[in-house]
Amino acid sequence: MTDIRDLLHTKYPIIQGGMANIADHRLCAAVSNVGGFGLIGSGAWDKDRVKEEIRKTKKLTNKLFGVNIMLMSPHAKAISDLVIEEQIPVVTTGAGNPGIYLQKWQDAGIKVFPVVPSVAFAKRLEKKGVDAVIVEGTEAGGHIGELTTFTLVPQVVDAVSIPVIAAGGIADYRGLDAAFSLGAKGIQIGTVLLTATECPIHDNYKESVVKARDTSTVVTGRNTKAPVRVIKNKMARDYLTLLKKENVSLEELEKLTLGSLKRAVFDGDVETGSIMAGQSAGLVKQIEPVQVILDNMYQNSYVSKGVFQ
Ligand code: TUI
Repeated sequence: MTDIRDLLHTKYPIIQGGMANIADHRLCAAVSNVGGFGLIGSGAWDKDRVKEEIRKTKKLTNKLFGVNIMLMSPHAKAISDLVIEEQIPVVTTGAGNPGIYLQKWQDAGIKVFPVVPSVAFAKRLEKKGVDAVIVEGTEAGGHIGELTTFTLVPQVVDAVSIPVIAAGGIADYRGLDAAFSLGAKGIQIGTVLLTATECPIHDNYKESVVKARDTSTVVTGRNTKAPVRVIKNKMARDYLTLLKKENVSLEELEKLTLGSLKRAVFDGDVETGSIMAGQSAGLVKQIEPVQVILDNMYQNSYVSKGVFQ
């Protein structure tokens, strides 16, 4: 096995992050069409909505694509059946343990790539027969774990025999090469695709990513079980200020975050919305087609020269 291109039959060893409310049929098909592996980010969508997205994607590409299941969603179980009905070849999971679904996905011939935030979780899932693990560092956007990509990837590489896909903080050819140097056999990218021409988010959201600097992201929700990395704005500042107050209730904090991702994605409200993005936002400088983003990332890398065979 050289890398995940063998598993996915893609031109590039690059998969797309399953960004909730963002990774719809347009982004997913665009990524698969240019030689990456696109995924529909099912987020909190219900089964019918995800089915519609799958059908629309099939009209836009004859390449393979997958579905990401956000395991905290109340619709996760229904979508776990849908991917079988729709003969989706690859499922990635996030924000939880996919254990209860693994047997039926494996019986249906679906390849499973769970996001893991630790070595122990990666080893547990390898024993249960998953095909690869996505090792996501805390540099990533959205819901995150504690450890960095740079430290966690090689530790998981040492601990498991299945391919490791590195995620979190990768936005150009240098990140791709760094991931392969650490022993990864593929990468997952999210933030750098937010500004893709084909990414269906509001222009204000894209502009916030383009304007972001190294220090522009912060983490909300560290007090809950769901820390979330976002670009600093009024919502994030208000949240973190409120946290410093004594006896602040979860309800008060949730008032700020409820529906906030949709406000940023669809309404372009970059003041009170959650602009989820990773620390690599500081590396993202322009809006350009998915084809250009993936070509630049791959063609300039040592990976493309066969250095990591
Ligand atoms: O899931 C993501 N990123 C996400 S999901 C999302 S939607 C959301 N919005 C607000 C609050 C919460 C979610 C936005 N971004 N990335 C994959 C990921 N998975 N990151 C961390 C994990 C993870 C964490 C703990 C996976 C497994 C885990 O533990 C499982 C266990 O049972 O021990």
